Amino acid sequence: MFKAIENAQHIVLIAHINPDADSFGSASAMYTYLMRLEKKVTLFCVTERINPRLAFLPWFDKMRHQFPKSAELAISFDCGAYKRLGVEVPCDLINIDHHKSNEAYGTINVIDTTAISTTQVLYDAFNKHGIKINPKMATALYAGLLDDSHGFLAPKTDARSFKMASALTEAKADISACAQALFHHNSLAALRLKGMMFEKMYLLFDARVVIHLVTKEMMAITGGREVDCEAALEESMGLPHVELALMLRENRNGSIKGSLRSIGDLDVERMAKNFGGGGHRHAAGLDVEGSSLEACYQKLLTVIKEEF
Ligand SMILES: [Mn+2]
Repeated sequence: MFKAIENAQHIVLIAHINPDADSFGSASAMYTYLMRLEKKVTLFCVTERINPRLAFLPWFDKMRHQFPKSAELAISFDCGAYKRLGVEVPCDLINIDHHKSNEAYGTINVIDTTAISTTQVLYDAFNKHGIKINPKMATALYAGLLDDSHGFLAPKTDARSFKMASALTEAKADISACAQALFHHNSLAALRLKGMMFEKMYLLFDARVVIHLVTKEMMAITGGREVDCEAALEESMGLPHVELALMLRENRNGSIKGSLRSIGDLDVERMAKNFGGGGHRHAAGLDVEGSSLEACYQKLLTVIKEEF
């Protein structure tokens, strides 16, 4: 990977559609490193309305939505499926990720499915190559670690997570800015949308399954964002007895985004794969086109019924 980076003059760093702190944080840390090498670097994401929570990350304002023609090398971060890049990549591509479902679509693939975040994959690679992590890089790497471990509460959190957190804190990561932005800030629109989602949510199979159906209208009335829906979904996993949570959300273009969460033995990655999606065992997603919210829900319900 570092050889390919050395040989390229203009490098594009790709954050996936609707980037989270892990995807953007990895790209941000790499951006700092490439600036040090005096490379020409473009930060790219197809999503124009990026979650403003991520604005604390270094280089947030450098994000571009037009793929540059002169790029010689692209690097994608935290993106398991090629189509989630949202662009046809016309040059060599390094694929850095930690998703088990990663399609290994890169010219070079740097995938570690034991890592809790993509920033951890990158952190290991930096360390292995003796690359010094400055405070900007430390903050960006820590942001992905903090977010993907859900504040060090996710089941995958282990000694390796805390060792990385400790080293990044030593390297002067702004851990309080990360905590504030990712876990404490709330917008009024987000609270209104979550309120509406919790009111409309229903429980099935003796309250072991939670269902959220989010219409375009709910999004429009509250002004809430996609990520707020994911947050409400996560929160509903905290209900007693819940083993599976499903959220289906209508996009403005009529397509449907599905998100699944589970605990225990339930493998939602397998369920999502039935619908062309992917993710992890306990968190997965899928995209459906040409179907109504209700029809899509009925199809998923059939799959859920088989499990309960
Ligand atoms: Mn990730």
